[in-house]
Amino acid sequence: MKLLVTGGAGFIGSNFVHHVLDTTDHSVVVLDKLTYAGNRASLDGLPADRFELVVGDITDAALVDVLVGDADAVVHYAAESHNDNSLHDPRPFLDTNIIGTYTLIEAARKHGTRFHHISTDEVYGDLELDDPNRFTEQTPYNPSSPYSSTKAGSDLLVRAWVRSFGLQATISNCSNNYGPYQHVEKFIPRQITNVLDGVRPKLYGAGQNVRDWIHANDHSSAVLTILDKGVIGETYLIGADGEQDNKTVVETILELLGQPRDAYDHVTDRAGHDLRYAIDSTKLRTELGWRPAFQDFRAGLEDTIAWYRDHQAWWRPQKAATEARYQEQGQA
Ligand code: NAD
Ligand code: TDX
Repeated sequence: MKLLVTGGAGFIGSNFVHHVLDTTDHSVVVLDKLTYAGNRASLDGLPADRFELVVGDITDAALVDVLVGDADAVVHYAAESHNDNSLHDPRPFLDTNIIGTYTLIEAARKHGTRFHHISTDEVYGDLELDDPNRFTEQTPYNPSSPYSSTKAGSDLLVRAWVRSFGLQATISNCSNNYGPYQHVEKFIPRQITNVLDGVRPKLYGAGQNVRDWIHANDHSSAVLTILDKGVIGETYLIGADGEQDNKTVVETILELLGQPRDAYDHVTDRAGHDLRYAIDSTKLRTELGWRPAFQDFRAGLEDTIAWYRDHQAWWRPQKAATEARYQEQGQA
Protein backbone atom coordinates (compact mmCIF):
# COMPACT_ATOMS: atom_id res chain seq x y z
CA MET A 1 0.00 0.00 0.00
CA LYS A 2 0.94 3.62 -0.46
CA LEU A 3 0.23 5.44 2.81
CA LEU A 4 -0.19 9.18 3.22
CA VAL A 5 0.89 10.01 6.78
CA THR A 6 0.00 13.53 7.92
CA GLY A 7 2.13 14.93 10.73
CA GLY A 8 4.80 12.32 10.00
CA ALA A 9 7.62 14.65 11.11
CA GLY A 10 6.15 14.92 14.62
CA PHE A 11 6.70 12.62 17.58
CA ILE A 12 4.21 9.79 17.07
CA GLY A 13 3.96 10.19 13.30
CA SER A 14 7.73 9.78 12.83
CA ASN A 15 7.78 6.73 15.09
CA PHE A 16 4.95 5.30 12.96
CA VAL A 17 6.81 5.98 9.69
CA HIS A 18 9.94 4.20 10.99
CA HIS A 19 7.78 1.31 12.22
CA VAL A 20 5.94 0.94 8.88
CA LEU A 21 9.12 1.04 6.79
CA ASP A 22 10.85 -1.43 9.16
CA THR A 23 8.03 -3.96 9.43
CA THR A 24 5.97 -3.82 6.17
CA ASP A 25 6.37 -3.39 2.39
CA HIS A 26 4.21 -0.24 2.34
CA SER A 27 5.57 3.01 0.94
CA VAL A 28 4.98 6.30 2.76
CA VAL A 29 4.40 9.91 1.76
CA VAL A 30 4.52 12.29 4.72
CA LEU A 31 2.58 15.56 4.55
CA ASP A 32 3.87 17.87 7.28
CA LYS A 33 3.95 21.64 7.70
CA LEU A 34 7.13 21.46 9.81
CA THR A 35 5.74 23.70 12.54
CA TYR A 36 7.88 24.21 15.66
CA ALA A 37 6.85 20.61 16.56
CA GLY A 38 7.91 19.00 13.27
CA ASN A 39 11.50 17.94 12.74
CA ARG A 40 12.96 16.80 9.42
CA ALA A 41 15.77 15.07 11.32
CA SER A 42 13.26 12.61 12.79
CA LEU A 43 12.96 11.15 9.28
CA ASP A 44 16.68 10.96 8.46
CA GLY A 45 18.00 7.76 6.89
CA LEU A 46 14.72 6.41 5.51
CA PRO A 47 14.86 4.51 2.17
CA ALA A 48 14.40 7.02 -0.70
CA ASP A 49 12.60 4.47 -2.92
CA ARG A 50 9.80 3.99 -0.35
CA PHE A 51 9.64 7.35 1.41
CA GLU A 52 8.94 10.98 0.51
CA LEU A 53 8.41 14.13 2.60
CA VAL A 54 6.04 16.79 1.25
CA VAL A 55 6.21 20.03 3.24
CA GLY A 56 2.74 21.53 3.28
CA ASP A 57 -0.38 22.33 5.27
CA ILE A 58 -3.34 19.97 5.77
CA THR A 59 -5.65 22.98 5.36
CA ASP A 60 -4.36 23.43 1.75
CA ALA A 61 -7.29 21.81 -0.10
CA ALA A 62 -5.63 21.69 -3.53
CA LEU A 63 -2.47 19.97 -2.23
CA VAL A 64 -4.48 17.62 -0.01
CA ASP A 65 -6.71 16.63 -2.93
CA VAL A 66 -3.73 15.52 -5.04
CA LEU A 67 -1.99 13.62 -2.23
CA VAL A 68 -5.13 11.89 -0.92
CA GLY A 69 -6.15 10.95 -4.46
CA ASP A 70 -2.75 9.33 -4.94
CA ALA A 71 -2.79 7.28 -1.72
CA ASP A 72 -4.35 3.90 -0.84
CA ALA A 73 -4.87 5.01 2.75
CA VAL A 74 -4.41 8.12 4.89
CA VAL A 75 -3.19 7.95 8.49
CA HIS A 76 -3.92 11.35 10.02
CA TYR A 77 -1.58 12.36 12.87
CA ALA A 78 -1.08 16.07 12.08
CA ALA A 79 -2.33 18.27 14.89
CA GLU A 80 -1.47 21.03 17.27
CA SER A 81 -0.85 18.71 20.21
CA HIS A 82 0.21 20.59 23.36
CA ASN A 83 -2.39 21.43 26.00
CA ASP A 84 -0.35 24.26 27.54
CA ASN A 85 -0.03 26.01 24.16
CA SER A 86 -3.76 25.65 23.56
CA LEU A 87 -4.46 27.53 26.79
CA HIS A 88 -2.36 30.49 25.66
CA ASP A 89 -3.16 30.59 21.91
CA PRO A 90 -6.11 28.38 20.87
CA ARG A 91 -6.48 29.59 17.26
CA PRO A 92 -3.93 27.26 15.56
CA PHE A 93 -5.71 24.32 17.27
CA LEU A 94 -8.97 25.25 15.56
CA ASP A 95 -7.28 25.75 12.19
CA THR A 96 -5.26 22.53 12.11
CA ASN A 97 -7.31 20.12 14.23
CA ILE A 98 -10.77 21.11 12.96
CA ILE A 99 -10.32 22.70 9.52
CA GLY A 100 -7.34 20.48 8.67
CA THR A 101 -9.29 17.31 9.48
CA TYR A 102 -12.29 18.62 7.53
CA THR A 103 -10.06 19.29 4.50
CA LEU A 104 -8.64 15.75 4.62
CA ILE A 105 -11.96 13.93 5.01
CA GLU A 106 -13.51 15.91 2.16
CA ALA A 107 -10.68 14.69 -0.10
CA ALA A 108 -10.92 11.12 1.24
CA ARG A 109 -14.66 11.08 0.61
CA LYS A 110 -14.21 12.39 -2.96
CA HIS A 111 -11.57 9.78 -3.82
CA GLY A 112 -13.01 6.90 -1.74
CA THR A 113 -9.67 6.68 0.13
CA ARG A 114 -9.41 4.62 3.33
CA PHE A 115 -8.89 7.01 6.27
CA HIS A 116 -7.60 6.41 9.79
CA HIS A 117 -8.03 9.25 12.27
CA ILE A 118 -5.60 9.46 15.20
CA SER A 119 -7.06 10.87 18.38
CA THR A 120 -6.59 10.98 22.11
CA ASP A 121 -8.16 9.69 25.32
CA GLU A 122 -8.44 13.33 26.44
CA VAL A 123 -11.72 13.64 24.52
CA TYR A 124 -13.33 11.76 27.44
CA GLY A 125 -12.32 14.33 30.07
CA ASP A 126 -10.84 12.95 33.29
CA LEU A 127 -11.47 10.39 36.03
CA GLU A 128 -11.28 10.58 39.82
CA LEU A 129 -8.16 8.93 41.26
CA ASP A 130 -10.22 6.19 42.93
CA ASP A 131 -12.70 5.60 40.08
CA PRO A 132 -12.69 1.83 39.38
CA ASN A 133 -13.84 2.49 35.79
CA ARG A 134 -11.56 3.31 32.87
CA PHE A 135 -12.44 4.95 29.53
CA THR A 136 -14.13 2.69 26.98
CA GLU A 137 -15.51 3.33 23.48
CA GLN A 138 -18.88 4.04 25.19
CA THR A 139 -17.64 6.80 27.53
CA PRO A 140 -19.35 10.15 26.74
CA TYR A 141 -17.19 12.94 25.34
CA ASN A 142 -16.33 15.62 27.92
CA PRO A 143 -13.13 17.45 26.86
CA SER A 144 -11.51 20.03 29.17
CA SER A 145 -8.98 22.08 27.20
CA PRO A 146 -8.96 23.92 23.87
CA TYR A 147 -6.67 21.13 22.59
CA SER A 148 -8.91 18.25 23.65
CA SER A 149 -12.09 19.99 22.56
CA THR A 150 -10.68 20.46 19.04
CA LYS A 151 -9.64 16.80 18.98
CA ALA A 152 -13.16 15.84 20.10
CA GLY A 153 -14.58 18.06 17.34
CA SER A 154 -12.38 16.37 14.74
CA ASP A 155 -13.50 12.90 15.92
CA LEU A 156 -17.15 13.94 15.58
CA LEU A 157 -16.54 15.26 12.05
CA VAL A 158 -15.06 11.89 11.05
CA ARG A 159 -18.02 10.03 12.59
CA ALA A 160 -20.50 12.27 10.76
CA TRP A 161 -18.68 11.81 7.44
CA VAL A 162 -18.82 8.02 7.93
CA ARG A 163 -22.53 8.06 8.60
CA SER A 164 -23.67 10.71 6.13
CA PHE A 165 -21.20 10.25 3.28
CA GLY A 166 -19.93 6.67 3.66
CA LEU A 167 -16.36 7.79 4.47
CA GLN A 168 -14.21 4.64 4.78
CA ALA A 169 -12.81 5.60 8.17
CA THR A 170 -11.73 4.21 11.52
CA ILE A 171 -10.76 6.20 14.63
CA SER A 172 -8.38 5.42 17.47
CA ASN A 173 -8.08 7.22 20.80
CA CYS A 174 -4.76 6.55 22.50
CA SER A 175 -3.35 7.37 25.93
CA ASN A 176 -0.12 9.31 26.66
CA ASN A 177 2.81 8.23 24.49
CA TYR A 178 6.49 8.23 25.42
CA GLY A 179 9.63 7.27 23.49
CA PRO A 180 12.20 8.81 21.09
CA TYR A 181 11.57 11.94 18.97
CA GLN A 182 9.12 13.56 21.45
CA HIS A 183 9.35 17.36 21.60
CA VAL A 184 11.05 18.72 24.74
CA GLU A 185 7.93 20.72 25.63
CA LYS A 186 6.22 17.48 26.73
CA PHE A 187 6.44 16.18 30.30
CA ILE A 188 8.89 13.26 30.08
CA PRO A 189 11.41 14.76 27.60
CA ARG A 190 11.24 18.12 29.38
CA GLN A 191 12.29 16.54 32.67
CA ILE A 192 14.96 14.25 31.16
CA THR A 193 16.59 17.13 29.26
CA ASN A 194 16.32 19.42 32.30
CA VAL A 195 18.26 16.92 34.41
CA LEU A 196 20.82 16.42 31.61
CA ASP A 197 21.23 20.25 31.66
CA GLY A 198 21.62 20.35 35.46
CA VAL A 199 18.17 21.97 35.89
CA ARG A 200 15.61 20.67 38.40
CA PRO A 201 12.47 19.01 36.91
CA LYS A 202 9.22 21.00 37.10
CA LEU A 203 6.09 19.34 38.45
CA TYR A 204 2.71 21.02 37.95
CA GLY A 205 0.82 21.40 41.24
CA ALA A 206 1.20 18.51 43.67
CA GLY A 207 2.00 15.99 40.94
CA GLN A 208 -0.82 13.61 41.84
CA ASN A 209 -2.25 13.66 38.27
CA VAL A 210 -2.21 10.24 36.62
CA ARG A 211 -1.39 9.49 32.97
CA ASP A 212 -1.68 6.07 31.29
CA TRP A 213 1.68 5.70 29.51
CA ILE A 214 2.19 3.69 26.32
CA HIS A 215 5.38 3.37 24.27
CA ALA A 216 5.07 5.04 20.84
CA ASN A 217 6.03 1.73 19.15
CA ASP A 218 3.00 0.06 20.70
CA HIS A 219 0.79 2.89 19.44
CA SER A 220 2.23 2.28 15.95
CA SER A 221 1.62 -1.47 16.02
CA ALA A 222 -1.96 -0.83 17.17
CA VAL A 223 -2.60 1.60 14.29
CA LEU A 224 -1.20 -0.89 11.76
CA THR A 225 -3.48 -3.56 13.25
CA ILE A 226 -6.51 -1.29 12.85
CA LEU A 227 -5.53 -0.40 9.26
CA ASP A 228 -5.27 -4.10 8.52
CA LYS A 229 -8.24 -5.55 10.42
CA GLY A 230 -10.33 -2.63 11.74
CA VAL A 231 -14.02 -2.40 10.89
CA ILE A 232 -15.06 0.73 8.97
CA GLY A 233 -16.95 3.17 11.19
CA GLU A 234 -15.53 1.75 14.42
CA THR A 235 -13.54 3.47 17.16
CA TYR A 236 -10.76 1.62 19.03
CA LEU A 237 -9.16 2.73 22.29
CA ILE A 238 -5.40 2.11 22.51
CA GLY A 239 -3.70 1.69 25.89
CA ALA A 240 -1.16 -0.52 27.62
CA ASP A 241 -2.22 -0.45 31.31
CA GLY A 242 0.53 2.05 32.16
CA GLU A 243 -0.99 4.31 34.83
CA GLN A 244 1.58 6.38 36.79
CA ASP A 245 1.24 9.60 38.77
CA ASN A 246 3.43 12.49 37.63
CA LYS A 247 5.35 12.67 40.91
CA THR A 248 6.41 9.02 40.57
CA VAL A 249 7.48 9.59 36.95
CA VAL A 250 9.70 12.55 37.94
CA GLU A 251 11.18 10.60 40.87
CA THR A 252 11.95 7.63 38.60
CA ILE A 253 13.64 9.87 35.98
CA LEU A 254 15.79 11.45 38.71
CA GLU A 255 16.72 8.05 40.13
CA LEU A 256 17.61 6.62 36.69
CA LEU A 257 19.83 9.67 36.08
CA GLY A 258 21.64 9.19 39.41
CA GLN A 259 20.04 12.16 41.21
CA PRO A 260 18.21 12.35 44.57
CA ARG A 261 14.55 11.40 44.03
CA ASP A 262 13.35 14.68 45.59
CA ALA A 263 15.52 17.06 43.49
CA TYR A 264 12.56 18.68 41.67
CA ASP A 265 10.46 21.87 41.98
CA HIS A 266 6.70 22.36 42.15
CA VAL A 267 5.49 25.05 39.71
CA THR A 268 2.13 26.70 38.92
CA ASP A 269 -0.49 24.10 38.01
CA ARG A 270 -2.02 23.92 34.51
CA ALA A 271 -5.46 25.62 34.25
CA GLY A 272 -8.24 23.01 34.11
CA HIS A 273 -5.61 20.25 34.60
CA ASP A 274 -7.19 16.82 33.97
CA LEU A 275 -6.70 14.62 37.03
CA ARG A 276 -6.51 11.11 35.60
CA TYR A 277 -6.71 9.26 32.28
CA ALA A 278 -7.06 5.47 32.08
CA ILE A 279 -7.83 3.32 29.03
CA ASP A 280 -9.62 0.00 28.78
CA SER A 281 -8.34 -1.44 25.47
CA THR A 282 -10.32 -4.70 25.68
CA LYS A 283 -12.07 -4.11 22.32
CA LEU A 284 -8.80 -3.74 20.39
CA ARG A 285 -7.27 -6.76 22.15
CA THR A 286 -10.22 -9.14 21.83
CA GLU A 287 -11.67 -8.12 18.45
CA LEU A 288 -8.41 -7.41 16.56
CA GLY A 289 -5.91 -9.47 18.61
CA TRP A 290 -3.48 -6.58 19.38
CA ARG A 291 -1.04 -6.80 22.32
CA PRO A 292 1.48 -4.19 23.53
CA ALA A 293 5.15 -5.25 23.45
CA PHE A 294 6.41 -2.76 26.09
CA GLN A 295 4.94 -3.72 29.48
CA ASP A 296 7.77 -2.50 31.73
CA PHE A 297 7.45 1.31 32.04
CA ARG A 298 10.71 1.67 34.01
CA ALA A 299 12.67 -0.20 31.31
CA GLY A 300 10.98 1.87 28.56
CA LEU A 301 11.87 5.06 30.45
CA GLU A 302 15.48 3.91 30.78
CA ASP A 303 15.67 3.40 26.97
CA THR A 304 14.07 6.81 26.41
CA ILE A 305 16.57 8.50 28.76
CA ALA A 306 19.42 6.81 26.85
CA TRP A 307 17.96 8.07 23.55
CA TYR A 308 17.88 11.71 24.77
CA ARG A 309 21.39 11.38 26.20
CA ASP A 310 22.64 10.06 22.83
CA HIS A 311 20.70 12.45 20.58
CA GLN A 312 21.48 15.91 22.00
CA ALA A 313 21.93 17.35 18.46
CA TRP A 314 18.27 16.45 17.82
CA TRP A 315 16.77 18.28 20.85
CA ARG A 316 19.24 21.03 21.82
CA PRO A 317 18.07 23.49 19.10
CA GLN A 318 14.52 23.43 20.61
CA LYS A 319 15.37 23.48 24.31
CA ALA A 320 16.13 27.17 25.04
CA ALA A 321 13.06 28.50 23.18
CA THR A 322 10.83 25.92 24.90
CA GLU A 323 12.06 26.88 28.37
CA ALA A 324 11.72 30.60 27.50
CA ARG A 325 8.07 29.91 26.63
CA TYR A 326 7.53 28.13 29.97
CA GLN A 327 9.26 31.06 31.74
CA GLU A 328 6.74 33.48 30.19
CA GLN A 329 3.89 31.20 31.29
CA GLY A 330 5.17 31.01 34.89
CA GLN A 331 5.87 27.27 34.63
CA ALA A 332 9.68 27.33 34.78
P1 NAD B 1 3.50 16.55 17.59
O1 NAD B 1 3.13 17.92 18.00
O2 NAD B 1 4.80 15.97 18.03
O3 NAD B 1 3.50 16.46 15.98
C1 NAD B 1 2.51 17.06 15.19
C2 NAD B 1 3.02 17.14 13.75
O4 NAD B 1 1.99 17.71 12.94
C3 NAD B 1 4.25 18.03 13.59
O5 NAD B 1 5.22 17.39 12.77
C4 NAD B 1 3.72 19.29 12.90
O6 NAD B 1 4.68 19.93 12.06
C5 NAD B 1 2.56 18.71 12.10
N1 NAD B 1 1.53 19.72 11.80
C6 NAD B 1 0.94 20.58 12.68
N2 NAD B 1 0.06 21.36 12.03
C7 NAD B 1 0.07 20.97 10.73
C8 NAD B 1 -0.63 21.38 9.57
N3 NAD B 1 -1.54 22.38 9.63
N4 NAD B 1 -0.39 20.75 8.40
C9 NAD B 1 0.53 19.75 8.33
N5 NAD B 1 1.24 19.33 9.40
C10 NAD B 1 1.01 19.93 10.58
O7 NAD B 1 2.28 15.63 18.01
P2 NAD B 1 2.26 14.10 18.52
O8 NAD B 1 2.44 14.07 19.98
O9 NAD B 1 3.14 13.31 17.65
O10 NAD B 1 0.73 13.75 18.21
C11 NAD B 1 0.36 13.23 16.94
C12 NAD B 1 -1.12 12.90 16.95
O11 NAD B 1 -1.39 11.93 17.96
C13 NAD B 1 -2.02 14.08 17.26
O12 NAD B 1 -3.18 13.99 16.45
C14 NAD B 1 -2.39 13.92 18.72
O13 NAD B 1 -3.63 14.48 19.01
C15 NAD B 1 -2.41 12.40 18.82
N6 NAD B 1 -2.14 11.84 20.16
C16 NAD B 1 -1.01 12.19 20.84
C17 NAD B 1 -0.73 11.59 22.06
C18 NAD B 1 0.53 11.91 22.82
O14 NAD B 1 0.74 11.37 23.90
N7 NAD B 1 1.42 12.76 22.32
C19 NAD B 1 -1.62 10.66 22.60
C20 NAD B 1 -2.78 10.33 21.88
C21 NAD B 1 -3.02 10.92 20.65
O1 TDX C 1 6.64 20.44 32.90
C1 TDX C 1 5.62 19.76 33.04
N1 TDX C 1 5.26 19.35 34.29
C2 TDX C 1 4.17 18.59 34.54
O2 TDX C 1 3.90 18.25 35.71
C3 TDX C 1 4.78 19.36 31.93
C4 TDX C 1 5.13 19.79 30.52
C5 TDX C 1 3.67 18.58 32.19
N2 TDX C 1 3.36 18.21 33.46
C6 TDX C 1 2.20 17.34 33.70
C7 TDX C 1 0.91 17.71 33.00
C8 TDX C 1 0.27 16.37 32.75
O3 TDX C 1 -0.43 15.91 33.92
O4 TDX C 1 2.56 16.06 33.13
C9 TDX C 1 1.43 15.42 32.53
C10 TDX C 1 1.72 15.17 31.06
O5 TDX C 1 1.80 16.43 30.41
P1 TDX C 1 1.98 16.58 28.81
O6 TDX C 1 3.23 15.89 28.39
O7 TDX C 1 1.81 18.01 28.49
O8 TDX C 1 0.79 15.67 28.26
P2 TDX C 1 -0.81 15.73 28.42
O9 TDX C 1 -1.28 17.09 28.69
O10 TDX C 1 -1.21 14.62 29.33
O11 TDX C 1 -1.22 15.38 26.89
C11 TDX C 1 -0.48 14.38 26.14
O12 TDX C 1 -1.18 13.15 26.09
C12 TDX C 1 -2.39 13.14 25.36
C13 TDX C 1 -0.21 14.87 24.72
O13 TDX C 1 0.51 16.09 24.77
C14 TDX C 1 -1.49 15.03 23.96
O14 TDX C 1 -1.21 15.40 22.61
C15 TDX C 1 -2.22 13.72 23.97
O15 TDX C 1 -3.47 13.85 23.36
